Amino acid sequence: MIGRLKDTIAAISTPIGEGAISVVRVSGESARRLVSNHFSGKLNLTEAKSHTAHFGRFVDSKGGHIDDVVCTVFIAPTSYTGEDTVEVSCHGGIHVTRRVLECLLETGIRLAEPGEFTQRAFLNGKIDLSQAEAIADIIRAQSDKAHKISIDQLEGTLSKEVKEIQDQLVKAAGLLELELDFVEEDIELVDKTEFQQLIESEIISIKKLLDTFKYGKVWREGVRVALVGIPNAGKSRLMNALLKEERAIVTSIPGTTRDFLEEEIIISGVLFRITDTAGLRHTEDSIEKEGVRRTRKIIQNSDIIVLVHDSTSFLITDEIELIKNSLENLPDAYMILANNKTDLENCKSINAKDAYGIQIVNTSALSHEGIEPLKIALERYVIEKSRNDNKESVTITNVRHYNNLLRAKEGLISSLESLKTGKSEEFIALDLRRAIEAIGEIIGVITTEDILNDIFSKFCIGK
Ligand SMILES: Nc1nc2c(ncn2[C@@H]2O[C@H](COP(=O)(O)OP(=O)(O)OP(=O)(O)O)[C@@H](O)[C@H]2O)c(=O)[nH]1
Ligand SMILES: [Mg+2]
Repeated sequence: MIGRLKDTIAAISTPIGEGAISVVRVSGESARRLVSNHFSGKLNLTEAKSHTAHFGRFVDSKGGHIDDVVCTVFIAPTSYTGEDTVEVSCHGGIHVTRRVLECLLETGIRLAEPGEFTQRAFLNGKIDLSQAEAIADIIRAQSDKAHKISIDQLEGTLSKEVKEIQDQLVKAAGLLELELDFVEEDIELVDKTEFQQLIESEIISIKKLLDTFKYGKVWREGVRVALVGIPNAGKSRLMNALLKEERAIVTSIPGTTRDFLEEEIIISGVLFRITDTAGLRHTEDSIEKEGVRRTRKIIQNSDIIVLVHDSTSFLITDEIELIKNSLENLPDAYMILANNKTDLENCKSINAKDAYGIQIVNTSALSHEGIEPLKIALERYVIEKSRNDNKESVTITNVRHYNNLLRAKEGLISSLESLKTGKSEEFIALDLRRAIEAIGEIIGVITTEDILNDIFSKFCIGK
């Protein structure tokens, strides 16, 4: 790793394609010297000051003119990576940008691996690990809210909170180690009650963070909505009405949808992943049977279940069973009944609110009446979920952070158990140390190369 850090690396940092400009980023000890081999401007880049931009010609090794470029120079440590950096802005054609990169690679610069610029920023102490992950999330953010959470994380709000927990645990561990040193003299140095209270209060802090995960995941990955119901209720048509396009096949033949179909829409800045499913019914058709099996699986993995019902009939046994099963087996699920086809004359109103406590929205996938209220009902789920959110609190959106917090909590709980059952201090200390390690890995104070490689490989090249 250390040897590799000495390399000067380069990559195209802007998306590949036609654009007004493209940026080739070069970072490393020799960045200025190596880029200047191809740059002919008023000033030699090795003499340039930090944070200055220089116009000139970019030339190949034979002096051939490739493009007019602007080189922006950043001198260590005040750059993104913490190293000397030159950003070559050239005209945004694919060919020109590639030629600029090729020339640079010919002079002994190495092509950067995915995330290597950010990895260097981390290794040079410019950012901590959770901030590095936030950068990856910002690039991938699909909605305003997801973006906002990533920005918060980049600013270090998560790091700060995690650091506070870590400090407290290290303090507790310190007390314990002290006691271990004196164990032979049989002196009780630690106030057990104080120690216990300290651990208990940190368990509560960790639990609070863990609780934000389910909701945090919603922001990051979107809210999963399943449109379910018996055949011909109008699920596919409703899906098309929500998307405002003819995406799913709609026919009057029951059993039209055999496999599920997933599409995304954004409502009030939140991403919803809507899945149209195969109608639920007992069937002998093997393809349809498989479709029904998949539908049941989708229901289990959804945040919101929209039961689409044909309002020209009353709820049938299959539908009632579906409602009851969902409410019983999926306590976290949020259910909405879309009483569809209300444009038809013989439509009926349904009283599932009193009977099952689920909300009802009257819709017509044909006339689009009730589609807006359905969207509002979907949105309400997000509002209810975020009710416990307060502005100061941090949201956990990252599975790695979640797992580490979980490990830390388990460590603390078993450490408490050992304390309460009068086990020796070694046991208490061991679990406590496990917890500290798990917490430390979130911001990268204590970390292993495996975790690092895993995180940075998720970046695109050039970042
Ligand atoms: N009048 C009226 N007809 C509708 C409405 N929604 C759907 N339909 C009709 O009902 C029939 C079935 O609609 P689909 O959307 O294919 O129903 P589905 O629930 O996806 O059915 P499967 O895929 O077979 O499970 C079609 O003829 C639609 O045009 C509605 O709101 N009003
Ligand atoms: Mg369908």
